Amino acid sequence: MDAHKSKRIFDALETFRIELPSWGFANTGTRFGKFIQPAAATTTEEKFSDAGQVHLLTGVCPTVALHVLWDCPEGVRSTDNIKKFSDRYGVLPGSINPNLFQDQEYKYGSFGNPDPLMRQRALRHTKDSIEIARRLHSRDVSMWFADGSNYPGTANIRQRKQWFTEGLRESHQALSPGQRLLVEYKPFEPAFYHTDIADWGMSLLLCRAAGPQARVLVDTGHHYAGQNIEQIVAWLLSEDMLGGFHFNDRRYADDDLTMGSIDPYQVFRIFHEIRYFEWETGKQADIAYMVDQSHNLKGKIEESIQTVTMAQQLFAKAALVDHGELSQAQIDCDLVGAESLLQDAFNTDVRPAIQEWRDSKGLPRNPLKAFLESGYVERITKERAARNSQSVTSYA
Ligand code: RM4
Ligand code: MN
Ligand code: MN
Repeated sequence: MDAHKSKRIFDALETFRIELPSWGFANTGTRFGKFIQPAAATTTEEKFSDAGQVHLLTGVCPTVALHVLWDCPEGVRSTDNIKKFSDRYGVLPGSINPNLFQDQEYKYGSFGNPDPLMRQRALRHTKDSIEIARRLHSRDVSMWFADGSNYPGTANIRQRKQWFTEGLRESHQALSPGQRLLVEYKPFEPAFYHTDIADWGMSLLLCRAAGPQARVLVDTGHHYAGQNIEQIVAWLLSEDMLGGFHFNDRRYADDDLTMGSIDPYQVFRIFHEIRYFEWETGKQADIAYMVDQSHNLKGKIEESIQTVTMAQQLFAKAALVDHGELSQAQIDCDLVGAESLLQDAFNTDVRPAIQEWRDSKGLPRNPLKAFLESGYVERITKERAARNSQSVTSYA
């Protein structure tokens, strides 16, 4: 690879950071049950420890996303412990995710619940989450709602839209100046007839109504098959409304598989739209790159490292597209020329350049290999196996 290309990759990697989810280190499963792993993290401290390992070896995951119900069981009071874990394991708390879907109270919804007491409860939890974020110096509060209905006629869709507007507006009022409210959309599941925030347009309208610090969160698994996600990304960028991503891959629905494992070209196309926007505007897009995956069967830390490595590769490939040439080819309607610029970039082996970047940072050239040789899995398997064997093995 010529020096010019290596430099482009080096510069791109310098700016690229990606946030791992605490729940990616815990036992997870499907709605049919969970298979417990002896090395899985069952405490928040263990999740920090595991995330710390990934950051130590990759150097690009300085923050870990937290789910309030799972990681802050004592609410705002949990922040002291979180700060301790953060210091101990060398990763900072990242986005704060209120949990508005698991408690029995949310059976008929949270912000869209017909019972005003339940809506208030959801708002209180959101405000607590914003306070947790403030104490932890986290910028983003990520909202995902399971709200929706299963059968036609059972919910007043317009009324619920109004309740969501009010709930998000009030939440927004609780934000501190630098904080952001990210609003995630999802077309179905757990609701199978209608979801209150089903797509990016609904999310965008709600963000606009909520206030200037609200942005749309794109979870790559939350689209119908065949939807053009990079077009959504391009539109949100041009509206200055793209707040961040939850990366994962999928074959059928919200499968939460390893990023790029099924369709790496999809992620490349997303990164390409972002890089093209940055080239045109001359500024770095303010986007939170986050992962939202469920590592059901593969080793959780191994899968996290795989994810980060894949993300870096796809980002580096996207950095190889020559935007000047591309924009000229588009103006000239040189279709094959334009398309080839993307394909050539995607087909370039960027691994040697990434290894050089790692060398320059004193990081292992092959983080996965370094992890497997470190003895960490053996140690945590011994420490955690007994506790994990007592875990609940089914959701039922
Ligand atoms: C949802 C959505 C949210 C995540 C939950 C666990 O499908 O992706 O972001 O917090 O799953
Ligand atoms: Mn998500
Ligand atoms: Mn999801």
